[in-house]
Amino acid sequence: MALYVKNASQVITVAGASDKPKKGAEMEEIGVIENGSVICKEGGIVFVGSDKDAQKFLKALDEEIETIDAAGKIVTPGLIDPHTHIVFAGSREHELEMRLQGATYMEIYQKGGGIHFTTKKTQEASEERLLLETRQRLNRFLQYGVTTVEAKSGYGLDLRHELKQLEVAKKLQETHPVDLVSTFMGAHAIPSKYQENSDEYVRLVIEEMIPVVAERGLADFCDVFCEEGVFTIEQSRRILEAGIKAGLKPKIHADEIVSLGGAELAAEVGAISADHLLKASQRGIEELAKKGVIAVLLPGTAFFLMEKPADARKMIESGVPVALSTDRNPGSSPTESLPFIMNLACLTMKMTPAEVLSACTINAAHAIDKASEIGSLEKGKKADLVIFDAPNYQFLQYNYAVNLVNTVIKNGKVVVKEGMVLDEVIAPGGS
Ligand code: IZC
Ligand code: ZN
Repeated sequence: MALYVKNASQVITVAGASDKPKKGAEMEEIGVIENGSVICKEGGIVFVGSDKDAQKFLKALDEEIETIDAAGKIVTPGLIDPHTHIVFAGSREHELEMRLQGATYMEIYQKGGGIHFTTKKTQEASEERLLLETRQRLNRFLQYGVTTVEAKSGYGLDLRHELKQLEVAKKLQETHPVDLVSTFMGAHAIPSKYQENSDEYVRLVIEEMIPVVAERGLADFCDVFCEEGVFTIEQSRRILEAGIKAGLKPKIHADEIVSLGGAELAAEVGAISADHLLKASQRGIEELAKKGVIAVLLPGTAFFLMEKPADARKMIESGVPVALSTDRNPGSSPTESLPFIMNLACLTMKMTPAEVLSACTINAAHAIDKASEIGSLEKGKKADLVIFDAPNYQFLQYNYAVNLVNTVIKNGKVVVKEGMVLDEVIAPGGS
C-alpha cells in the first residue's frame, strides 16, 4: 500500500542540505514545488515532484494506493523540536503571577522554586504518572505538526531519578508515534544540599551519572545550564568534556540571562548546538559561525519571560546556522505550539517565513544529528509530513497563533486527520 499526497499548492522540500545545516542565504532556499505531490511507501518517501510525474510514477509502481488530496494546501517536512524538557510532573502557573509582580526567573530559582520545584514533583511522581503526563504533551506536539522532539532529563538531579526520566523517554520512544531523542542534563540545577559545594555535585554528575547513562545507552547528548548562579564556564567545560569522553555529544544552555561566554565554550568544545543565546557576545557569535555550531533559538522563552529575544538576524548574517525550538518546560516555556514559536521567530526576531521553515526542519534535524533521516522531503527519508491548511508557506506566519495543521503523516501513516489526533494514538490499544 502506497500513500499518495496529491497535488498540493506547494510542496516545501527543504532538500539538498542533509550533509550540512543551512546558513546565511541558504536558509531562504526551501525548494518550493508548485502543484507538487509526495508518495510514501513502507514508512519512507519514494517520490517527491510534480503531480504529473507522480502519476507516471504510480503507474509504474503498480500498487494499491491511498490518496490524500492536498489541493489548496501546503505540504512540509514533519516539524522537529530540538530542545525540550518534556518529561516532568506538575506545573508552575504560580510563578507566572510572581513574575508579573516583579520577581525574576533566577530569583525564583534561587529561593528554591523554579527547577527545584519541578524536580521535587518529578522525583515524587511514579513512572506511570510521568508517562501519562508526557504522553499528553507528545499528543499535543503531534497536533501541532511536530513529529520528532529532543527530550532532556534534569528534573531528577540524582542518579536514580535522572534514570527514571530517561527511561520514561525511552518507553515513549518505543510506544508513541512522535520520535524522541534523549539528552542527559543532570547539570540542569544545583540541588539545594550542594548549594555551598557545587563542585561536589559536578563530581557526581561526571563520575556517577554520565558513565551509567552512557553505558545504558539512555542518551545521545549531554547538556548543561551554563549560567550565572548555576554552572560556571569551568564546571560546564568539565561536564561537557566528560560527556564527550563517554560518547555523549555536547549541547549547552548558553548566554541566556547573563553574557558568560557560553557561546565561546560551545565553539571550544565543538558542541552540536548552543541554545538560547539572548546575551551572546559578538565574539561568541563569530566563534559559532567559525565552528559551524547550530544556534537553537527559543523566542517563546524570551516572550514568556518578557525578555528581548536573541539577535537572529545578526547570527544568520554572520553565517551561524539557526534552528528554532519551543524549549517546552513548565517554567519558562509552557507550550507545545512550535508553529506559534515560528510566528514569534518571524514577528519578534524578523526571520523570514522561508528561514523559519529551514530552522524547524533540516536545521533542527542537524541539531539532533538526524539530518540523514528526517528534516526534508527527499527520496529515502522517513515519511514524516505535515499538510497545512494554507495556500502558500508565507501564510503560516501571517495567520498567526492559529493551528493550521490539517494532516500529519508519521512513518508513512496518518496520525492527525482534519486537525485531530487519531484515537489509536491518544489511547493505544483502545480504552
Ligand atoms: O524548569 O525552568 N531554563 N531550564 C533552564 C529551564 C528553563 C526549565 C525550567
Ligand atoms: Zn532548556
